[in-house]
Amino acid sequence: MRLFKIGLINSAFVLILFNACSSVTAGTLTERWADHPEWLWFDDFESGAALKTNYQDVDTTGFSVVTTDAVSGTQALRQHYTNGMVDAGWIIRVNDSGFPPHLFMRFYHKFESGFSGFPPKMARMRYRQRSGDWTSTFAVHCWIDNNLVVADVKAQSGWLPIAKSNFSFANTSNIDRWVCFEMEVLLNTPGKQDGLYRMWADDSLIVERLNVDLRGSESYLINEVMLDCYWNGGSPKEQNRYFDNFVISTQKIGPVGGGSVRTNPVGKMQNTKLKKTSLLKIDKSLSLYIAQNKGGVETKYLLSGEIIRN
Ligand SMILES: [Ca+2]
Repeated sequence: MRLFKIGLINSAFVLILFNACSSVTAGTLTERWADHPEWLWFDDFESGAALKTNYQDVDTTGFSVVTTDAVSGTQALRQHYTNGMVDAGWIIRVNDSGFPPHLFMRFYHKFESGFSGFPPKMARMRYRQRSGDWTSTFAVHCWIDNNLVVADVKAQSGWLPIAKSNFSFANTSNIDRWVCFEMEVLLNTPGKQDGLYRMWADDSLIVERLNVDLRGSESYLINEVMLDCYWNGGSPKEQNRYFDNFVISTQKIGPVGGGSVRTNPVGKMQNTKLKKTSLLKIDKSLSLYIAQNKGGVETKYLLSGEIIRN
């Protein structure tokens, strides 16, 4: 007999502990590009195509498609670090004519059990000259700084103050599990300070910066959307990280099969009054979605669940 157990719920009141652990069971989630006309790119690393076929700029140093672990199907992208490795692999979707000025990218990422130290580099959306001095005019980086996921952003005017999230890989519950990361970039109107960037972890908003000037008076568009693994200082040992279900889109993407559900920042606790009618759905990953209506404003939440057998 299978039961779905929600921790901490009692009668009318519930203490909601958000730890962003949407239950991703390896290999069980599926999604199709054909169902999403807003997607500009999709890769679940199941096609069997060479990375250099699907990506215009590739360095496969330690980077390969493997069957060791996966969010979807049986395959994912693995970065295998050797002891002391600094220069590691990358894959870039390059669009020489530029992606749309409002762009999203999403990827699932996992540090294997026992992963030690954290490489600063993870993902980027930027404009870069593709020849000559390869200057990057602006770049929005989803990086790791002192264990925290951060948005470290280079604007046309220079580097912006680093935007730190509260999503920490020092929290051991964020290791040895797939985390769904998403980035959003809206380029400013040339000459105006009306751009933005956001980042999500498991569909929880973890970074948001509004009214941003990314490209000054230039009209450059994002031409590179990238996953990368460079490790300043080098890996302290031989170990692995994984990527899967990489999407580029003109609209919010959200987790596989879950749609887009905005939740409170990771780790935040609050007392919330629930009603039975607030249950929205239980998706394939056995995550429970609820809605709370306050003053006519509906807020959606994602709760993690667990399967118990007896
Ligand atoms: Ca896969």
